[in-house]
Amino acid sequence: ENVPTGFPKGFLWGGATAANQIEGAWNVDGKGLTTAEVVQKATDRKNSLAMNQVTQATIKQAMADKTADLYPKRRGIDFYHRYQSDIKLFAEMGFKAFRLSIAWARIFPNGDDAQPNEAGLKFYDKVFAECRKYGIEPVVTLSHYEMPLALTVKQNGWASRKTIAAFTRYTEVLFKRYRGVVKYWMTFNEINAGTWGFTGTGAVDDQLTTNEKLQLRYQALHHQFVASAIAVQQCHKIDPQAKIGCMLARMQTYPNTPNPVDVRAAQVQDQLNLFFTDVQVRGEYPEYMNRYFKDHQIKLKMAADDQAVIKAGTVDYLSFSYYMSTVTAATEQKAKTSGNLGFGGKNPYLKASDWGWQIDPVGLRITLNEFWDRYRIPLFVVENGLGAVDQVTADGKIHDSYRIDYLRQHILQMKEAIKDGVDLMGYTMWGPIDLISAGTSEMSKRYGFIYVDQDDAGKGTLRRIRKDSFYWYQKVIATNGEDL
Ligand code: P53
Repeated sequence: ENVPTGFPKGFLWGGATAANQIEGAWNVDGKGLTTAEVVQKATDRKNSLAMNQVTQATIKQAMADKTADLYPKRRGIDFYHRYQSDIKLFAEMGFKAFRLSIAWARIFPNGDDAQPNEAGLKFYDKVFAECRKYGIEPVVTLSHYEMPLALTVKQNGWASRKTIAAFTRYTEVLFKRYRGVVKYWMTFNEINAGTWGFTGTGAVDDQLTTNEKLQLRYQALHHQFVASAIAVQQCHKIDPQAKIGCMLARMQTYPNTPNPVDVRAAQVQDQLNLFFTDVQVRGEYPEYMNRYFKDHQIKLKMAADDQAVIKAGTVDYLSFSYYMSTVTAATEQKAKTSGNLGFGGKNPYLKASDWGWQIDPVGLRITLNEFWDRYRIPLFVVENGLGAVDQVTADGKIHDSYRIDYLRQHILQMKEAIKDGVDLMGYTMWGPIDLISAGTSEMSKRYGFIYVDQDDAGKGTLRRIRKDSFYWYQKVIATNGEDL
Protein backbone atom coordinates (compact mmCIF):
# COMPACT_ATOMS: atom_id res chain seq x y z
CA GLU A 1 0.00 0.00 0.00
CA ASN A 2 3.07 2.24 -0.04
CA VAL A 3 3.19 2.18 -3.82
CA PRO A 4 1.85 5.38 -5.41
CA THR A 5 -0.70 4.79 -8.15
CA GLY A 6 0.05 7.76 -10.37
CA PHE A 7 0.98 11.41 -10.59
CA PRO A 8 0.67 13.25 -7.29
CA LYS A 9 -1.83 16.02 -6.70
CA GLY A 10 -0.42 19.42 -7.61
CA PHE A 11 1.96 17.92 -10.18
CA LEU A 12 3.37 20.78 -12.25
CA TRP A 13 2.35 20.02 -15.83
CA GLY A 14 3.45 22.56 -18.38
CA GLY A 15 5.96 23.64 -20.97
CA ALA A 16 9.43 25.19 -21.08
CA THR A 17 11.06 27.91 -23.18
CA ALA A 18 14.03 30.28 -23.15
CA ALA A 19 14.09 34.03 -23.72
CA ASN A 20 16.48 33.97 -26.66
CA GLN A 21 14.46 31.33 -28.50
CA ILE A 22 11.06 33.03 -28.24
CA GLU A 23 11.17 36.73 -27.38
CA GLY A 24 12.65 38.45 -30.41
CA ALA A 25 12.57 42.23 -29.86
CA TRP A 26 16.30 41.98 -29.53
CA ASN A 27 17.04 45.69 -29.75
CA VAL A 28 14.11 47.41 -28.08
CA ASP A 29 13.36 48.94 -24.68
CA GLY A 30 16.99 49.26 -23.73
CA LYS A 31 17.97 45.62 -24.09
CA GLY A 32 21.63 44.83 -24.72
CA LEU A 33 22.91 42.27 -27.21
CA THR A 34 23.30 38.74 -25.83
CA THR A 35 25.71 35.93 -26.61
CA ALA A 36 22.86 33.99 -28.23
CA GLU A 37 22.27 36.74 -30.74
CA VAL A 38 25.62 36.43 -32.46
CA VAL A 39 25.02 32.80 -33.45
CA GLN A 40 24.04 32.03 -37.03
CA LYS A 41 21.86 29.21 -38.24
CA ALA A 42 23.79 25.96 -38.56
CA THR A 43 24.73 25.12 -42.12
CA ASP A 44 24.78 21.47 -41.16
CA ARG A 45 21.76 20.33 -39.16
CA LYS A 46 23.81 17.53 -37.66
CA ASN A 47 26.63 19.67 -36.41
CA SER A 48 25.34 22.40 -34.15
CA LEU A 49 28.39 22.85 -31.96
CA ALA A 50 30.37 24.50 -34.71
CA MET A 51 27.94 27.40 -34.86
CA ASN A 52 27.65 27.84 -31.13
CA GLN A 53 31.36 28.02 -30.46
CA VAL A 54 31.76 31.64 -31.49
CA THR A 55 35.04 33.48 -31.30
CA GLN A 56 35.87 37.11 -30.61
CA ALA A 57 36.25 37.51 -34.39
CA THR A 58 32.77 36.18 -35.24
CA ILE A 59 31.34 38.29 -32.43
CA LYS A 60 32.85 41.46 -33.95
CA GLN A 61 31.33 40.61 -37.29
CA ALA A 62 27.94 39.96 -35.70
CA MET A 63 28.01 43.19 -33.72
CA ALA A 64 28.50 45.17 -36.91
CA ASP A 65 25.36 43.58 -38.37
CA LYS A 66 22.31 45.51 -37.20
CA THR A 67 19.76 43.14 -38.72
CA ALA A 68 18.25 39.88 -37.57
CA ASP A 69 18.63 38.28 -41.02
CA LEU A 70 21.51 35.94 -40.18
CA TYR A 71 20.80 35.64 -36.48
CA PRO A 72 17.51 33.80 -35.80
CA LYS A 73 17.68 34.24 -32.03
CA ARG A 74 17.30 37.96 -32.56
CA ARG A 75 13.83 37.41 -33.98
CA GLY A 76 12.56 34.44 -31.93
CA ILE A 77 8.84 33.99 -32.46
CA ASP A 78 7.91 37.49 -31.29
CA PHE A 79 6.75 36.34 -27.86
CA TYR A 80 7.72 39.81 -26.65
CA HIS A 81 4.68 41.23 -28.37
CA ARG A 82 2.45 38.15 -28.31
CA TYR A 83 2.92 36.89 -24.75
CA GLN A 84 -0.71 37.52 -23.85
CA SER A 85 -2.20 35.36 -26.57
CA ASP A 86 0.55 32.73 -26.23
CA ILE A 87 0.01 32.36 -22.48
CA LYS A 88 -3.71 32.21 -23.15
CA LEU A 89 -3.09 29.19 -25.37
CA PHE A 90 -1.00 27.56 -22.61
CA ALA A 91 -3.88 28.19 -20.22
CA GLU A 92 -6.26 26.59 -22.70
CA MET A 93 -4.16 23.41 -22.48
CA GLY A 94 -4.47 23.61 -18.72
CA PHE A 95 -0.84 24.44 -17.91
CA LYS A 96 -0.02 24.50 -14.21
CA ALA A 97 3.51 25.77 -14.88
CA PHE A 98 5.32 27.75 -17.56
CA ARG A 99 9.10 27.63 -17.57
CA LEU A 100 10.76 30.65 -19.13
CA SER A 101 14.02 32.48 -18.73
CA ILE A 102 14.80 36.10 -18.11
CA ALA A 103 17.19 37.72 -20.56
CA TRP A 104 19.90 39.11 -18.33
CA ALA A 105 20.67 41.76 -20.96
CA ARG A 106 17.12 43.14 -20.72
CA ILE A 107 17.83 43.91 -17.06
CA PHE A 108 21.53 44.82 -17.29
CA PRO A 109 22.18 45.62 -20.97
CA ASN A 110 25.96 45.63 -20.50
CA GLY A 111 26.06 43.28 -17.57
CA ASP A 112 27.65 45.84 -15.29
CA ASP A 113 25.41 48.90 -15.62
CA ALA A 114 24.93 51.14 -12.59
CA GLN A 115 21.16 50.66 -12.56
CA PRO A 116 18.84 47.91 -13.79
CA ASN A 117 16.79 48.70 -16.86
CA GLU A 118 13.26 49.35 -15.68
CA ALA A 119 11.69 48.69 -19.09
CA GLY A 120 13.14 45.18 -19.07
CA LEU A 121 11.76 44.45 -15.62
CA LYS A 122 8.36 45.82 -16.67
CA PHE A 123 8.15 43.24 -19.43
CA TYR A 124 8.60 40.34 -17.01
CA ASP A 125 6.19 41.96 -14.53
CA LYS A 126 3.57 41.73 -17.24
CA VAL A 127 4.44 38.17 -18.25
CA PHE A 128 4.22 36.92 -14.66
CA ALA A 129 0.96 38.77 -14.10
CA GLU A 130 -0.45 37.11 -17.18
CA CYS A 131 0.58 33.68 -15.87
CA ARG A 132 -0.97 34.40 -12.47
CA LYS A 133 -4.21 35.38 -14.15
CA TYR A 134 -4.61 31.75 -15.22
CA GLY A 135 -3.12 30.18 -12.11
CA ILE A 136 0.01 29.22 -14.02
CA GLU A 137 3.14 28.98 -11.88
CA PRO A 138 6.12 30.67 -13.57
CA VAL A 139 9.29 28.57 -13.32
CA VAL A 140 12.17 30.90 -14.05
CA THR A 141 15.67 30.18 -15.33
CA LEU A 142 18.09 32.95 -14.38
CA SER A 143 20.39 32.32 -17.33
CA HIS A 144 19.49 30.12 -20.25
CA TYR A 145 22.31 29.83 -22.78
CA GLU A 146 22.97 33.54 -22.87
CA MET A 147 24.47 36.49 -21.09
CA PRO A 148 25.09 40.14 -21.95
CA LEU A 149 27.51 40.05 -24.86
CA ALA A 150 29.36 43.04 -23.45
CA LEU A 151 30.67 40.86 -20.62
CA THR A 152 32.06 38.41 -23.13
CA VAL A 153 33.73 41.11 -25.16
CA LYS A 154 35.12 42.83 -22.09
CA GLN A 155 36.16 39.95 -19.84
CA ASN A 156 35.44 36.72 -21.71
CA GLY A 157 32.27 36.04 -19.77
CA TRP A 158 32.42 33.31 -17.17
CA ALA A 159 36.12 32.81 -17.73
CA SER A 160 36.49 35.89 -15.56
CA ARG A 161 35.87 35.81 -11.84
CA LYS A 162 34.44 39.32 -12.11
CA THR A 163 31.38 37.88 -13.80
CA ILE A 164 30.28 36.33 -10.49
CA ALA A 165 29.65 39.77 -9.02
CA ALA A 166 27.83 40.95 -12.15
CA PHE A 167 25.55 37.93 -12.02
CA THR A 168 24.74 38.14 -8.34
CA ARG A 169 23.81 41.80 -8.67
CA TYR A 170 21.37 40.76 -11.39
CA THR A 171 19.91 37.90 -9.35
CA GLU A 172 19.47 40.08 -6.29
CA VAL A 173 17.40 42.51 -8.33
CA LEU A 174 15.22 39.63 -9.56
CA PHE A 175 14.67 37.95 -6.19
CA LYS A 176 13.63 41.27 -4.66
CA ARG A 177 11.39 42.27 -7.52
CA TYR A 178 9.66 38.90 -7.79
CA ARG A 179 9.42 37.94 -4.14
CA GLY A 180 6.03 36.26 -3.71
CA VAL A 181 5.50 36.28 -7.48
CA VAL A 182 7.94 33.60 -8.64
CA LYS A 183 8.06 30.49 -6.47
CA TYR A 184 10.33 28.30 -8.60
CA TRP A 185 13.73 29.39 -9.84
CA MET A 186 16.69 27.64 -11.37
CA THR A 187 20.16 29.08 -11.84
CA PHE A 188 21.93 27.99 -15.06
CA ASN A 189 20.25 26.08 -17.83
CA GLU A 190 22.08 22.85 -18.65
CA ILE A 191 25.14 24.04 -16.81
CA ASN A 192 27.15 21.11 -18.22
CA ALA A 193 26.78 22.56 -21.71
CA GLY A 194 29.68 24.74 -20.64
CA THR A 195 31.96 21.85 -21.51
CA TRP A 196 30.52 21.77 -25.04
CA GLY A 197 31.57 25.35 -25.60
CA PHE A 198 28.06 26.70 -25.96
CA THR A 199 28.07 30.48 -25.92
CA GLY A 200 26.02 30.37 -22.73
CA THR A 201 29.24 30.00 -20.82
CA GLY A 202 30.43 33.19 -22.42
CA ALA A 203 33.83 31.62 -22.84
CA VAL A 204 35.35 32.29 -26.21
CA ASP A 205 38.18 30.13 -27.41
CA ASP A 206 40.12 31.26 -30.41
CA GLN A 207 43.03 28.95 -31.14
CA LEU A 208 43.31 26.86 -28.00
CA THR A 209 44.38 23.25 -27.67
CA THR A 210 41.90 20.71 -26.34
CA ASN A 211 43.30 20.81 -22.83
CA GLU A 212 43.50 24.60 -22.88
CA LYS A 213 39.86 24.72 -23.83
CA LEU A 214 39.00 22.34 -21.02
CA GLN A 215 41.03 24.48 -18.62
CA LEU A 216 39.14 27.60 -19.63
CA ARG A 217 35.74 25.93 -19.56
CA TYR A 218 36.10 24.22 -16.20
CA GLN A 219 37.43 27.44 -14.72
CA ALA A 220 34.42 29.27 -16.14
CA LEU A 221 32.18 26.56 -14.72
CA HIS A 222 33.79 26.95 -11.33
CA HIS A 223 32.78 30.60 -11.41
CA GLN A 224 29.28 29.56 -12.36
CA PHE A 225 29.12 27.12 -9.45
CA VAL A 226 30.08 29.89 -7.06
CA ALA A 227 27.62 32.32 -8.66
CA SER A 228 24.88 29.70 -8.51
CA ALA A 229 25.56 28.99 -4.83
CA ILE A 230 25.46 32.70 -4.00
CA ALA A 231 22.16 33.01 -5.89
CA VAL A 232 20.71 30.10 -3.90
CA GLN A 233 21.61 31.83 -0.65
CA GLN A 234 20.22 35.17 -1.82
CA CYS A 235 16.99 33.53 -2.88
CA HIS A 236 16.51 31.77 0.45
CA LYS A 237 17.22 34.95 2.35
CA ILE A 238 15.06 37.26 0.28
CA ASP A 239 12.12 34.90 -0.25
CA PRO A 240 12.06 31.95 2.16
CA GLN A 241 8.94 30.61 0.41
CA ALA A 242 10.70 30.23 -2.93
CA LYS A 243 12.51 27.12 -4.15
CA ILE A 244 15.60 27.18 -6.31
CA GLY A 245 17.16 24.36 -8.29
CA CYS A 246 20.07 23.53 -10.55
CA MET A 247 19.61 22.32 -14.12
CA LEU A 248 21.50 19.56 -15.91
CA ALA A 249 21.34 18.21 -19.45
CA ARG A 250 21.14 14.60 -18.41
CA MET A 251 22.98 12.28 -20.75
CA GLN A 252 21.99 8.77 -19.75
CA THR A 253 24.63 6.42 -21.13
CA TYR A 254 25.04 2.65 -21.39
CA PRO A 255 28.10 0.43 -21.84
CA ASN A 256 28.52 -0.67 -25.45
CA THR A 257 28.96 -4.32 -24.34
CA PRO A 258 29.07 -6.21 -21.01
CA ASN A 259 32.88 -6.13 -21.27
CA PRO A 260 33.99 -4.56 -17.97
CA VAL A 261 36.22 -2.10 -19.80
CA ASP A 262 33.16 -0.76 -21.58
CA VAL A 263 31.21 -0.68 -18.32
CA ARG A 264 34.01 1.28 -16.72
CA ALA A 265 34.18 3.69 -19.66
CA ALA A 266 30.45 4.30 -19.34
CA GLN A 267 30.90 4.94 -15.63
CA VAL A 268 33.53 7.57 -16.32
CA GLN A 269 31.32 9.19 -18.95
CA ASP A 270 28.49 9.23 -16.46
CA GLN A 271 30.63 10.86 -13.80
CA LEU A 272 31.52 13.66 -16.18
CA ASN A 273 27.79 14.33 -16.47
CA LEU A 274 26.88 13.85 -12.80
CA PHE A 275 29.80 16.00 -11.67
CA PHE A 276 27.58 19.06 -12.02
CA THR A 277 24.75 17.81 -9.85
CA ASP A 278 27.26 16.37 -7.38
CA VAL A 279 28.59 19.90 -6.87
CA GLN A 280 25.25 21.68 -6.84
CA VAL A 281 23.26 19.17 -4.80
CA ARG A 282 25.92 17.82 -2.45
CA GLY A 283 27.91 21.03 -2.28
CA GLU A 284 31.31 19.47 -2.94
CA TYR A 285 33.66 18.75 -5.79
CA PRO A 286 33.73 14.93 -6.08
CA GLU A 287 37.11 13.19 -5.82
CA TYR A 288 36.87 11.54 -9.24
CA MET A 289 37.16 14.96 -10.84
CA ASN A 290 40.54 15.57 -9.19
CA ARG A 291 41.89 12.71 -11.22
CA TYR A 292 40.24 13.94 -14.39
CA PHE A 293 41.65 17.41 -13.87
CA LYS A 294 45.11 15.99 -13.27
CA ASP A 295 44.96 13.80 -16.38
CA HIS A 296 44.01 16.82 -18.49
CA GLN A 297 46.40 19.30 -16.89
CA ILE A 298 43.53 21.35 -15.54
CA LYS A 299 44.31 23.54 -12.55
CA LEU A 300 41.37 25.39 -11.06
CA LYS A 301 41.90 28.70 -9.35
CA MET A 302 39.68 28.91 -6.30
CA ALA A 303 39.31 31.68 -3.75
CA ALA A 304 39.72 30.72 -0.09
CA ASP A 305 36.03 30.52 0.72
CA ASP A 306 34.69 29.18 -2.60
CA GLN A 307 34.20 25.69 -1.25
CA ALA A 308 32.33 26.97 1.79
CA VAL A 309 30.11 29.10 -0.44
CA ILE A 310 29.35 26.09 -2.64
CA LYS A 311 28.55 24.02 0.44
CA ALA A 312 26.21 26.66 1.80
CA GLY A 313 24.40 27.09 -1.52
CA THR A 314 23.06 23.65 -2.31
CA VAL A 315 19.82 23.52 -4.26
CA ASP A 316 16.29 22.67 -3.14
CA TYR A 317 15.48 20.50 -6.12
CA LEU A 318 17.18 19.00 -9.12
CA SER A 319 15.80 19.86 -12.51
CA PHE A 320 17.06 18.43 -15.74
CA SER A 321 16.43 18.00 -19.44
CA TYR A 322 16.10 14.56 -20.94
CA TYR A 323 15.93 13.93 -24.67
CA MET A 324 18.04 10.89 -25.47
CA SER A 325 20.56 8.35 -24.30
CA THR A 326 23.96 7.39 -25.64
CA VAL A 327 26.32 4.41 -25.65
CA THR A 328 29.91 4.48 -24.39
CA ALA A 329 32.74 2.15 -25.37
CA ALA A 330 36.29 1.85 -24.06
CA THR A 331 37.68 2.19 -27.56
CA GLU A 332 36.54 4.59 -30.25
CA GLN A 333 33.32 3.27 -31.75
CA LYS A 334 32.82 2.82 -35.43
CA ALA A 335 29.10 3.33 -35.31
CA LYS A 336 28.74 6.91 -34.15
CA THR A 337 25.28 8.34 -33.89
CA SER A 338 24.61 10.97 -36.45
CA GLY A 339 23.55 13.20 -33.58
CA ASN A 340 24.18 16.90 -33.94
CA LEU A 341 26.36 16.91 -30.88
CA GLY A 342 28.59 14.17 -32.13
CA PHE A 343 28.93 12.37 -28.82
CA GLY A 344 28.03 8.84 -27.92
CA GLY A 345 27.68 5.67 -29.91
CA LYS A 346 24.77 4.13 -31.68
CA ASN A 347 22.35 1.91 -29.80
CA PRO A 348 20.92 -0.83 -32.05
CA TYR A 349 17.81 -1.07 -29.88
CA LEU A 350 16.77 2.54 -30.32
CA LYS A 351 15.45 4.73 -33.10
CA ALA A 352 16.66 8.28 -33.48
CA SER A 353 15.04 11.60 -34.41
CA ASP A 354 15.90 13.27 -37.72
CA TRP A 355 18.66 15.06 -35.84
CA GLY A 356 20.15 11.80 -34.60
CA TRP A 357 18.90 12.03 -31.01
CA GLN A 358 18.25 8.45 -29.85
CA ILE A 359 14.77 8.11 -28.42
CA ASP A 360 14.80 6.20 -25.14
CA PRO A 361 11.78 6.54 -22.82
CA VAL A 362 12.94 3.76 -20.47
CA GLY A 363 16.17 5.71 -20.04
CA LEU A 364 14.12 8.45 -18.40
CA ARG A 365 12.88 5.98 -15.77
CA ILE A 366 16.47 4.81 -15.21
CA THR A 367 17.68 8.40 -14.89
CA LEU A 368 14.92 9.31 -12.43
CA ASN A 369 15.71 6.32 -10.26
CA GLU A 370 19.43 7.02 -10.33
CA PHE A 371 18.99 10.67 -9.40
CA TRP A 372 16.62 9.82 -6.58
CA ASP A 373 18.96 7.16 -5.19
CA ARG A 374 21.97 9.45 -5.41
CA TYR A 375 20.53 12.70 -4.12
CA ARG A 376 17.15 12.16 -2.44
CA ILE A 377 15.86 15.64 -3.23
CA PRO A 378 12.77 16.42 -5.37
CA LEU A 379 13.27 16.03 -9.11
CA PHE A 380 11.75 18.12 -11.88
CA VAL A 381 11.80 17.17 -15.58
CA VAL A 382 12.00 20.64 -17.08
CA GLU A 383 12.67 19.64 -20.69
CA ASN A 384 11.77 16.67 -22.84
CA GLY A 385 10.36 16.60 -26.33
CA LEU A 386 10.75 15.76 -29.97
CA GLY A 387 12.22 18.09 -32.54
CA ALA A 388 10.60 17.21 -35.86
CA VAL A 389 9.63 18.65 -39.21
CA ASP A 390 5.88 19.31 -39.26
CA GLN A 391 3.62 19.61 -42.30
CA VAL A 392 0.56 21.79 -42.44
CA THR A 393 -1.94 19.63 -44.32
CA ALA A 394 -4.57 20.77 -46.82
CA ASP A 395 -7.12 21.06 -44.01
CA GLY A 396 -4.83 23.59 -42.32
CA LYS A 397 -3.97 21.19 -39.52
CA ILE A 398 -0.86 19.55 -38.16
CA HIS A 399 -1.22 15.83 -37.48
CA ASP A 400 1.78 15.23 -35.25
CA SER A 401 1.12 11.71 -34.01
CA TYR A 402 4.90 11.09 -33.82
CA ARG A 403 5.19 13.83 -31.20
CA ILE A 404 2.26 12.46 -29.21
CA ASP A 405 3.93 9.01 -29.28
CA TYR A 406 7.23 10.39 -28.05
CA LEU A 407 5.67 12.33 -25.19
CA ARG A 408 3.25 9.55 -24.23
CA GLN A 409 6.09 7.03 -23.90
CA HIS A 410 8.12 9.37 -21.74
CA ILE A 411 5.19 10.30 -19.52
CA LEU A 412 4.41 6.60 -19.03
CA GLN A 413 7.97 6.01 -17.85
CA MET A 414 7.77 8.97 -15.45
CA LYS A 415 4.68 7.38 -14.00
CA GLU A 416 6.59 4.12 -13.54
CA ALA A 417 9.36 6.02 -11.78
CA ILE A 418 6.83 7.60 -9.43
CA LYS A 419 5.58 4.11 -8.64
CA ASP A 420 9.22 3.14 -8.02
CA GLY A 421 9.18 5.75 -5.28
CA VAL A 422 10.78 8.73 -7.01
CA ASP A 423 9.76 12.19 -5.79
CA LEU A 424 8.88 14.04 -8.99
CA MET A 425 7.53 17.60 -8.85
CA GLY A 426 6.56 18.24 -12.40
CA TYR A 427 7.05 18.00 -16.12
CA THR A 428 7.53 20.97 -18.40
CA MET A 429 7.98 19.59 -21.90
CA TRP A 430 10.32 21.51 -24.17
CA GLY A 431 8.96 24.06 -26.57
CA PRO A 432 5.16 24.01 -26.12
CA ILE A 433 5.12 26.54 -28.91
CA ASP A 434 7.48 26.18 -31.90
CA LEU A 435 10.62 28.21 -31.33
CA ILE A 436 14.15 28.74 -32.58
CA SER A 437 16.34 25.69 -31.95
CA ALA A 438 19.12 26.23 -29.45
CA GLY A 439 21.53 23.92 -31.22
CA THR A 440 20.96 24.73 -34.87
CA SER A 441 18.95 27.99 -34.77
CA GLU A 442 16.50 26.40 -37.18
CA MET A 443 12.79 27.14 -37.05
CA SER A 444 12.06 23.89 -38.85
CA LYS A 445 13.14 21.80 -35.87
CA ARG A 446 9.76 22.04 -34.18
CA TYR A 447 8.79 20.86 -30.70
CA GLY A 448 5.48 22.61 -30.15
CA PHE A 449 1.86 21.80 -29.42
CA ILE A 450 1.35 25.13 -31.14
CA TYR A 451 2.61 25.66 -34.67
CA VAL A 452 4.19 28.99 -35.55
CA ASP A 453 4.07 30.09 -39.17
CA GLN A 454 7.68 31.09 -39.69
CA ASP A 455 10.39 29.43 -41.76
CA ASP A 456 14.15 29.18 -41.32
CA ALA A 457 14.69 32.44 -43.15
CA GLY A 458 12.29 34.25 -40.83
CA LYS A 459 9.49 34.47 -43.38
CA GLY A 460 5.88 33.84 -42.42
CA THR A 461 2.85 35.39 -40.76
CA LEU A 462 3.80 34.18 -37.23
CA ARG A 463 0.24 32.90 -36.95
CA ARG A 464 -0.28 30.29 -34.22
CA ILE A 465 -2.09 26.99 -35.03
CA ARG A 466 -3.06 24.28 -32.55
CA LYS A 467 -1.57 20.89 -33.54
CA ASP A 468 -3.21 17.52 -32.77
CA SER A 469 -0.82 17.20 -29.83
CA PHE A 470 -2.36 20.37 -28.32
CA TYR A 471 -5.66 18.60 -27.68
CA TRP A 472 -3.88 15.47 -26.54
CA TYR A 473 -1.82 17.31 -23.91
CA GLN A 474 -4.93 19.17 -22.76
CA LYS A 475 -6.48 15.78 -21.98
CA VAL A 476 -3.30 14.51 -20.28
CA ILE A 477 -3.31 17.48 -17.92
CA ALA A 478 -7.06 17.34 -17.30
CA THR A 479 -6.74 13.72 -16.18
CA ASN A 480 -3.45 14.30 -14.27
CA GLY A 481 -1.63 11.91 -16.56
CA GLU A 482 -4.19 9.11 -16.48
CA ASP A 483 -5.56 9.40 -20.02
CA LEU A 484 -2.54 9.12 -22.28
P1 P53 B 1 17.63 22.01 -29.78
C1 P53 B 1 21.71 19.42 -26.81
C2 P53 B 1 21.45 18.30 -26.04
C3 P53 B 1 20.50 18.35 -25.04
C4 P53 B 1 19.85 19.56 -24.79
O1 P53 B 1 17.65 21.49 -28.27
C5 P53 B 1 20.14 20.68 -25.55
C6 P53 B 1 21.07 20.62 -26.57
C7 P53 B 1 21.37 21.81 -27.42
O2 P53 B 1 21.30 21.50 -28.77
O3 P53 B 1 19.58 21.90 -25.32
C8 P53 B 1 18.36 22.01 -24.60
O4 P53 B 1 16.91 23.31 -29.77
C9 P53 B 1 18.20 23.48 -24.27
C10 P53 B 1 17.12 24.16 -25.04
C11 P53 B 1 17.02 23.54 -26.40
C12 P53 B 1 16.55 22.11 -26.24
O5 P53 B 1 17.40 21.39 -25.37
O6 P53 B 1 19.05 22.11 -30.16
O7 P53 B 1 18.05 23.71 -22.90
O8 P53 B 1 17.39 25.53 -25.07
O9 P53 B 1 16.21 24.22 -27.30
C13 P53 B 1 16.46 21.35 -27.55
O10 P53 B 1 16.85 20.98 -30.53
